[in-house]
Amino acid sequence: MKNIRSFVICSGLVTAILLGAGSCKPKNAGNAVSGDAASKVYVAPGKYDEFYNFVSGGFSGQMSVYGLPSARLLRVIPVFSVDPEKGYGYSEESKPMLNTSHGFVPWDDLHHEDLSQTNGEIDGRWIFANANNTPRVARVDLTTFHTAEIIEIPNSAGNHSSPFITENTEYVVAGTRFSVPPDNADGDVAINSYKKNFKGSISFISVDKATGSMAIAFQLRCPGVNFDLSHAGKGKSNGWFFFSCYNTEQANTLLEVNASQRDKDFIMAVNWKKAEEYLKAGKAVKESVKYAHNVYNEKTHSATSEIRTEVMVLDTKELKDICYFIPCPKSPHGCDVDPTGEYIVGSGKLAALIPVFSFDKLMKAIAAKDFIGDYDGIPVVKYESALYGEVKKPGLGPLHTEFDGKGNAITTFFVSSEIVKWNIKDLKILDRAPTYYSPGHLCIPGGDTKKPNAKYVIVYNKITKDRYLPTGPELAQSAQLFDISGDKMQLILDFPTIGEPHYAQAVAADVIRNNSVKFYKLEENTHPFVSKGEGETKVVRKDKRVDIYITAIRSHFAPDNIEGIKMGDEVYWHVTNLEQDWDVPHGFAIKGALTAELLIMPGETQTLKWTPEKPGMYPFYCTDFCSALHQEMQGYVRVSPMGSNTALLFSTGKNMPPKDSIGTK
Ligand code: RUQ
Ligand code: CUA
Repeated sequence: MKNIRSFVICSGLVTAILLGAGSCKPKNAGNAVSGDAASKVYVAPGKYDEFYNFVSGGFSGQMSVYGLPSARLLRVIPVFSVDPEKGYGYSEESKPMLNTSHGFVPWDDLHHEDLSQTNGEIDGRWIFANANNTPRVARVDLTTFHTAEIIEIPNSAGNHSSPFITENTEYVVAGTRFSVPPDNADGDVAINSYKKNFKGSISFISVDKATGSMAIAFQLRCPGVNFDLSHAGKGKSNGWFFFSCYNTEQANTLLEVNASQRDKDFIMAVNWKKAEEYLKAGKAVKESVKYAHNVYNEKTHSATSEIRTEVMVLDTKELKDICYFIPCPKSPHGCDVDPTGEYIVGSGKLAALIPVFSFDKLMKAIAAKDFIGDYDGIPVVKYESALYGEVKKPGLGPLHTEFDGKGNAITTFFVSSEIVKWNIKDLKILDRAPTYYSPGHLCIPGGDTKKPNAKYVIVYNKITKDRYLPTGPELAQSAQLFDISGDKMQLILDFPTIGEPHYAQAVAADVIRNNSVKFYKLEENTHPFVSKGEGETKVVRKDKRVDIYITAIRSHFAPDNIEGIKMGDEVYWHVTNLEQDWDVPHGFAIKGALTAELLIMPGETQTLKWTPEKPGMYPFYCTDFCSALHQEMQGYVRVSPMGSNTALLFSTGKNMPPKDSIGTK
C-alpha cells in the first residue's frame, strides 16, 4: 500500500514513458531495506552459497554465475562473445564456436536462459541461451561451465522468444522476433511488402537425451508478426507451447506507434505433438538454407563448425490444428505457465491488467471451434472462451511472471517499478514491493518449472539512477534480491551484474556442484597437437608453417628457448597443460601477438596462432599466478629475417646453440 502514491504519479506518466522519458522512481528509494537484511545475505568467508544464479549478460553476449544469497560473482561463461580472459574466440580451438553462415561473429546479445529439465524439474545438466542478433542457441555444459554447442537458426532474425524448453528437454524452441522473407526466397523486396513477403518462423531444436546434442527437428512457418517470448506447457499442457506475439498490425516502420494500434495482439498456442505427427507423416517441406552447427569436443579440446543446408518446414496455414491464436491485450511480452500447467499468464507491456488463460478452457474452445475468425489462416479463439480471469489493477506495464509453487505468481511492472505478488486462483493481489527501477525479468529458483524452490525472487532492473556510485554516463546494471519465504516480500540486497540482465535461472547448488569436472585426464586428450609429457615436445617446420608442441607445468614451459623462427612464418603454439589437479590452469601470452592469451585447463591443449611482424626477441610467459615461482614461468623465442640460416633449435634447461657458437649472433 505504501507504494500507492508513486503508482498514481506513474499513471500520469505513461505517455511520457512511452515517449522514452524514463520510468518512475519509487518513493524512499534509499531506505527500503529492513534491519535484518544483512544477516539474510551474509555467507561467511569459506562457506558456500545455497543457490547458483545464472544471469544473462544482455549485450555482453555472456552468461554470469552468481552464488545466492551473497550475490558473489563466481564466473562469467563466454557464450556468444569473444572473451580474452579465457582465450574464448581467440584460441584456434574455440574460434569455430563463433562461426555462422555469415562468417566469424565475435559478439551477440544474450537475453534468455533455460536450465534443462527432467519431468519438469531442473536436472542440472545443461543451460541453454539465445543469441538475439545473429540467431543462435547455445548449450552450456554444467559439469565444465563451458559452452559445448551452438546452433544457428535459419529463417529467423532477432531470435528473441528463445530458448525455452519442454519438460523433459525434448525440444528447445526459438521463435523469430523479426518476421522476414524466408531464406530460400528473394529477400530483395520492398520493405512495405511486409504483409505479402514476410513470414514468422519457430524452430524446434531436438536435444539428445544422453549427450545434449542439438539438431533442428523442424520449423513452423507462421504468419508475419513479431514473436516475443514463450514457455512450454507442463503437466496437463505438456505437448503445447505458448508464444506471445506483437505487431499483429504487421507494421514495418515506426512500430512504437504502428504496432500499438490494436487493442489485442495474440498468444499463439502451438500443439507440437501434432506438428510431430505431420512431420512423421511426411508433410514437411525440405527447404534449402544455410546455418552453422558448432560443437566443442572435450576429448580433442577443439570445436568444429559445419554448415548445414536443409531444414524441414511445416506450414501452419496449410496444416490445420498446429497453431491457434488467443487474443491478449496490448503487445504481450512475457508468456508464463504456472507449475500445474493450467494457467497461462500473458503480460501486455501497455496493459493495465493481467489476463490469465485456462488450458482446460482453451482445449474446450478449440474442440467446440469457438473461434472469432482467423488471422492469416490461423483460427483465433474467442478471448472470453480461453480466459480464466483478469488480475485487475495490478500495476503498470507488466512484463514477466514467475511462480512460487504455493499457488502464487509474482509479476514485474516496468512502468510502475514494482513487483506484485498475486494469487493464481482468486486473482487477488497479495503484496507489492518497489524495485529500483523498471524491472524487466525476474527469477525464482525453479520458478518456471513444476517445482519452484521459492525462497528468493531476484529482479533484474533496467535503470539504476542514484542506486550506485556514478561511473560516467553509464551506470551499473543491476539485480535485486528479495526474500519471499514469508507473506511479505522483503528487499535484502542490490547487486550489479555483467551486461544488461534479462532472464535468469537459479537452482539449489547441490543439483550442480557435485558434478563438477576437476581436470581433464591427460591420457584421454586426443588433440592432434598434444604433448603428453615434456619428452613429446618439439618444434616442427613444414615450409612456412611451424608447429610448436609445448607443455606447461609448475613452473616452466618446455621448451622455453626457441630459435630458428623466420619472418613470414605462421607459428602455432600448441600448449598442453600437464597438470592433473583441480584449479591449476596455466596461461600463455607472447609479446605483440595480435590475439588474446590462452588459458589452458589442466590436461587440455590450446593453440595460439602467431605471425611475428619483425625480427627480434620475443618473450612469452604464463599469465595465471600458478605457484610461488609463477613469475619465473617464462621463455624466449628468437625471430630471424626471412632467408637467414638460423638453425631451428629448442630446449629447456640447457644452453643452445652449442657453446662454441655462443654470441656469434
Ligand atoms: S526481454 S525485459 Cu529480451 Cu526477455 Cu523482457
Ligand atoms: Cu603457470 Cu603461472
